[in-house]
Amino acid sequence: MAALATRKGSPENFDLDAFLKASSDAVNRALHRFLPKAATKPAALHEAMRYSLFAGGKRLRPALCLAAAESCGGSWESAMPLACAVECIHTYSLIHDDLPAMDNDDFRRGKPTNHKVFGEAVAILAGDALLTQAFEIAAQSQPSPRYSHRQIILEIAKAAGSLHLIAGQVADMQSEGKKISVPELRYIHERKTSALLACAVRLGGMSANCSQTQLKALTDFGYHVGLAFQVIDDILDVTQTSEQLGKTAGKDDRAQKATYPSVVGLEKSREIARQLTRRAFAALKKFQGKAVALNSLAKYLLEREK
Ligand code: GRG
Repeated sequence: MAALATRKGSPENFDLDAFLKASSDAVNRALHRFLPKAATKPAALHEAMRYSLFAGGKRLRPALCLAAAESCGGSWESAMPLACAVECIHTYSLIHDDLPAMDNDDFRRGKPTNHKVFGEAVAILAGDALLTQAFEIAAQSQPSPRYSHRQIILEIAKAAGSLHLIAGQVADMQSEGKKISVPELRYIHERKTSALLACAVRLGGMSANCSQTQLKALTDFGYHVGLAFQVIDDILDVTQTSEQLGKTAGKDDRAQKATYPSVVGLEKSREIARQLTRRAFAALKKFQGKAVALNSLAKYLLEREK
């Protein structure tokens, strides 16, 4: 895999579609290499893992990881195992989130959910196996001079663990049907969405041996992009139709989920999304034009209408 040179220039001239296509193709090839073949015993498990992993996800977290590596002068090749590890964790979380005991969803990425195809027990185990696979893949990355395997593994374990991703899921479940405060809602978003997005961005920087200043800027960027992404997701759920979204609209409301529009109203939610977006872009100023891929990705994520 050719290492891409750090891109400079204005986001206006940056071909984001080409970047997303190239990064997604490269991530898919790498995931195919890292994962056991579908026919490997136990085939039901490996088929189920691959079913969700290759169901057509947007590969946003890997793209953010590769773009962050570029912004620090690194290569896709060094960042790729970490980009793939994060995508495995993201996919596991979606499989488990869709289970009858959680959100009980029948469709994900336009396809029947994992448990609908393979049954609940295999879906649970496919999620477990993808979570474990992530650490196996991350352990195969090349550590950079400043960041050891220990730091990389710690980074992923923390983002996916009981203080972040899983904490967010638990708080989200427990908030259903309740009136919660803005700080409580922020707590959920920081954990269920922002932690893994920020982790993807930080890992990209670490693979490129980034400085402490760069890592701080990437953390700030990832945190705010993650929060803005979720507020926008909440807004779109109430403002767009199912056709526009390509998934069931109004689901949060029906499930009595705590969302920004339900807690602070639509107008205030839009203002919060704008503030978070401004903070995300401000964090990139430290890169002095070298974060063009990250900048362009953030624009795409934050201006999306579906
Ligand atoms: C089960 C431990 C555990 C956690 C579940 C992922 C999750 C936490 C819940 C799913 C619901 C949700 C709204 C999560 C927030 C993150 C989010 C917006 C996920 C969807 O990410 P996309 O749009 O999905 O990147 P694709 O399918 O394109 O990868």
